Order: sequence, then C-alpha cells, then structure tokens
Amino acid sequence: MFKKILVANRGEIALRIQRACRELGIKAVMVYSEADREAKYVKLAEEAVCIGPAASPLSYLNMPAIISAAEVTDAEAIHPGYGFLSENADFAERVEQSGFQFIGPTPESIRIMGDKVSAKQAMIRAGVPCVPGSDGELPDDPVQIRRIAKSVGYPVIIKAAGGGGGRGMRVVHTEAALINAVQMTKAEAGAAFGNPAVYMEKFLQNPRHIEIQVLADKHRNAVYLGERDCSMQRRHQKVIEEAPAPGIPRKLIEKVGERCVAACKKIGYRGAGTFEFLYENGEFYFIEMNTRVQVEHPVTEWITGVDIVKTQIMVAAGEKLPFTQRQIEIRGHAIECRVNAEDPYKFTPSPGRITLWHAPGGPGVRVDSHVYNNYFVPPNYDSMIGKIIVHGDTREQALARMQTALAETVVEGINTNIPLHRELMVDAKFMAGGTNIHYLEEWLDHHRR
Ligand code: MV4
Repeated sequence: MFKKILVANRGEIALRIQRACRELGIKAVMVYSEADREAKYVKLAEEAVCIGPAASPLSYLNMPAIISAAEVTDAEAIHPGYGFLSENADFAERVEQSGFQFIGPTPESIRIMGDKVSAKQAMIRAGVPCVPGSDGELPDDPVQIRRIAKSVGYPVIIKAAGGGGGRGMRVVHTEAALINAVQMTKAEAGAAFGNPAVYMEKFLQNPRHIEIQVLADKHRNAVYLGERDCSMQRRHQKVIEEAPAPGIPRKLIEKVGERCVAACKKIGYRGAGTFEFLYENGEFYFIEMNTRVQVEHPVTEWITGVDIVKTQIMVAAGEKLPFTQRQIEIRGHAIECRVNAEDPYKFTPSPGRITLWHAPGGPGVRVDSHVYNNYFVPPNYDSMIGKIIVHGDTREQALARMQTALAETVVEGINTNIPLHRELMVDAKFMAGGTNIHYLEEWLDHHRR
C-alpha cells in the first residue's frame, strides 16, 4: 500500500479523499491555490503545498506545479478527484512518466472514453446497448448523411466526438435542417475541442439519466455497484441524485450491470468508472463513460456499503477488489442534494463569507462539505459547497429524512439553493419518483419567482 498520496483537487472531494487516506493509514499531501489557503482540509493536513494563484489554469490545472509538489513531498500516487485534471489522459500519462501512480484508469482508457465516437464503438463491440445512430463518425457527403438520418429516423441528434456532458450537441427534426446543423456542429466542435468529428443518434425525447457505477482492479476483476438516477438536473448540472432508481426492475439493472462489467473486463478497465445511460420505455441506451469518481458517489456507497474512494486507492496500489459481485447487496434508499452557493431561483453565483454554518445530523444523514463558520467561499471555482446525503430503509423514509435535514441546515452570509431543495422534497411528482431529465427545468419554468 502507498505511504503517501498527493490530492490534486479542492473542496469537499479533497476532504473526502483525505479522510479515505486517514482510514488506510496513508499520509495525504494537499495542494491548494492562494484562494484555498484557509481550507479545512489544508488546516487538517500533515503536509500542504501551495501550487499557484486562485485562477485554476495556474493552480489546479497546472500539471508541472502538481507533479513538482508530488516530487518535493515524496508522494507515491496522485488522486485527481473529479473535474480539473481527473479525465485528462495527458495528465495521467505525465503522472506515470514521472514515476507516480495515477489513481484512476490507464491513460489509454481515459483517451478512448474522452472521444465519444471511440467510446461508443468500444461499447458496441463489448455488447453494451447504445442509442441507434451512425456507425462511428459522420461522413462529409450530404447524400450519405441524409441516408443515415432517414434510416435512424427523425428527430436525430448530432453530437461532437470531443464533446460530452451536454457540450457540442444539436437536435434536428427535419431533413431540411439536417446538413446545415451538421456543418454548424462540426464548426463549433473544431473550434471548441480541436476535433470537428461528429456522430448521429436517434434523439430520445423524454428519457431518464441512469448511470451504473463500476469498480475494477488490475487483475481483470470488475463489479457494478447498482445504479443512480441523476435525472434531476438543470443545464447539465445535476442537482439531486438518488439510488436505486425508482421503478426500474432489478432484473433489468442486473442485465445492464453485467454488460458494463463485461465491458470493463474486455477493455482492461481499472479503477472507478460510471456508465451513463438514457432510459426510456424500459430500455437502456449507453451515451458516455466517466473515468473518475463522481460527485454523487456517496448514494452508491450508502446503498452498497462499499467505500468507493478507499477502493480506488487500493486497486491503484495493485490490490484485488476485496469483494465479489455476489457480495454486493442493495440495501435501502439514498438521496443526495447538492448544496450550491447561488441564488436558489436565479442561479447567479453567491460567493462570500459564510457567517453561520450549521450542518444537519441524526440517523441516516451524511454531510460531505469542507466549509465551516466564517469560511470564505472563493468566487473562482464551482459553486458547490457541499452535499447532504440521506439514507432510509425505503425511499419514503429517505425523503422524510432529507426534509428534516434540509430544515435543520442553516447557512448565513451567502445565498444557497437549500430553499429550492426544500420545495423539491415535497413536490408531488418528485415524491412519486421517476421524473425525467426535463422535469426540473419545466418545474422551474412554472415555479420561478
Ligand atoms: C441525448 C439526449 C437524447 N437523445 N442523446 C446531454 C448530456 C450528454 N451526456 C448527453 N445528453 C443527451 N443526449 C440522445 N440520443 C438527451 C441528452 C440530454 C440530457 C442527458 C442526460 C441528462 C440531462 C440531459 C439534458 C438534456 C439533454
């Protein structure tokens, strides 16, 4: 096992990784920007290194600064967290070329999944169900493009190979609009991602966003840890996540989960990963794979009892997965509310000093947050300041616990989206379960004040 790990991230996930290290008896080196000097995990750290100014390109995205910090502190491995450099194949490669273990998949896996065309082709070959569409990249010939769209059937969606997470997409409803839409998407993709390649899929009108969590080791063992429902989102930012997904038959999850595990083994995947699917009319359609630990990992931890961050570290060190698929059982229901420093209905960021922070507690309540009384939320980064996660024997109990937890929470000095969460936790349609990816934006259109 490693003796020392460098944590190349900030905020709640930096604290989460530090806690996993403590449990494993590993020293954690924290890196921080000038804006994060007062962060809780920096104060708690046995070692911390300033890697640059507040602006992320100069600090949390600064590869030489991070690798130098690992060198001067004698760390053996680097945990990238989520966001920043976590899915950057060149970073993973430079980490390993400098003699450190990257806590995540191989650079090759990251590269394959970063290109959405190669990711989808790998999944088709591995037997994972995908959205019907073009066979790889679209050709240039308008006649062929029209022929493909006709066979897929309108509406179709044009997606950039270099996109993902909602960037570089265009929906096309008619043949008349097709060629122009393809050309526009290609031009934007070339400018934004340095890769003009696009592909086509059938556009699913009202799907849910369901994702499957996997963990794999370096010995070709892999397991899936059930699913999460991440349909409650606004502008491709998830707001509420839960596990299991309400109303989806267990047998269907098992079938798709086993396909994900088979795919991991086929491509030699290692570490934590998430297969993203759209779910519509009882069918799963793969769209993308994330090669990092995700913000919403705690809901899966709670229903399975598996510590995902600890396991990421153990498998990176070469250990075998400490459990088999048969030992994974789903227990109860978990819900996560992301707490953002923002106006709850206008969504404008609300950085600044938190004059009072009171976290909720009690049975079945977990709070993952790095903030504290008198903490200053810097304006330079993502607005998420923490997560409230609850668990119950049933979804109803989890909902009741989240309602109480949100009512107990006090944040003064800045605005947060807690009032929005309070309303959503008593919304009849959300409470019934199974809302689709458009539900929250439609709800906001009708409830915005
Ligand atoms: C789609 C789709 C409908 N049909 N693909 C958006 C984010 C990226 N991961 C893929 N996205 C979508 N792909 C097909 N063939 C609808 C979306 C989509 C979406 C997906 C998941 C969660 C929220 C979303 C919001 C709008 C559109």
